[in-house]
Amino acid sequence: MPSFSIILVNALISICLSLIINFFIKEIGKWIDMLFKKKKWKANIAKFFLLAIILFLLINYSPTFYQKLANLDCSRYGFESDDQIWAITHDQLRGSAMSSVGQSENAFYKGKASMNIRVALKGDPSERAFARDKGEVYVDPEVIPMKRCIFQKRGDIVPGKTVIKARVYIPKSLISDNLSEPLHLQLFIEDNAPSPNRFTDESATKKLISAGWHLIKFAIPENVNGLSKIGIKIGLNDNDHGTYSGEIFIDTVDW
Ligand SMILES: [Ca+2]
Repeated sequence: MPSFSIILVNALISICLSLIINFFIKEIGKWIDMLFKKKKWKANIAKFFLLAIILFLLINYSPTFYQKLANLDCSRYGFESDDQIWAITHDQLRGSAMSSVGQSENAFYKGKASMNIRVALKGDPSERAFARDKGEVYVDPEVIPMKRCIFQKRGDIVPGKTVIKARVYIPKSLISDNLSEPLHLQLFIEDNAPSPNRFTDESATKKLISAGWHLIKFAIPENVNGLSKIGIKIGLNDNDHGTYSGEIFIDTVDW
């Protein structure tokens, strides 16, 4: 449920837009009446099309402006009220370097909150098979999140066309001292096959050489048939045997 402040801001913006449109139609309407003089039906048709064009422009081109005005996060996964059913992948042998997925207002890319995850990475060459050298978190995109904004677009995932984007905040404690062997961040998907295939590539992988918000994105390949997972992974370089811990924040996962 959107908060009272969001509902209030939405209501105020709607009233202001209505007043502006009303004024605009009234003033342009006078000019249309003059143009068509005695042919009132033509003037009415012209006013109708004018209103339709204004509404079309508002619905299709104002979301960015509207979101900024109301400080909204209209992403599918904006984590404004909860963790939106994201979960950690637990490897039976290695466990996970991630723990405690939650929702936090301590950091956000848009809106007022994001998803926070504790990360404790450990690279240990002596017991490599048990080292917690990576962690990943995922969501089932079949579970459609609640719509939070009036103008929120809800396009389907189209293989060969859709690009999934996400922002991830990385603290300084997860940046390696050896920048030639940095940690990496990766966006991946899995398809709907009985034994799901994982898809990702170099362009969806980011080497972490600086702290702050990072953009990661992945273009869905044409040969993908349905999605069972969208996930984000953080891991050590194979040659890195250090330990790193900190809290990461994920926000605005969208396409
Ligand atoms: Ca957010």
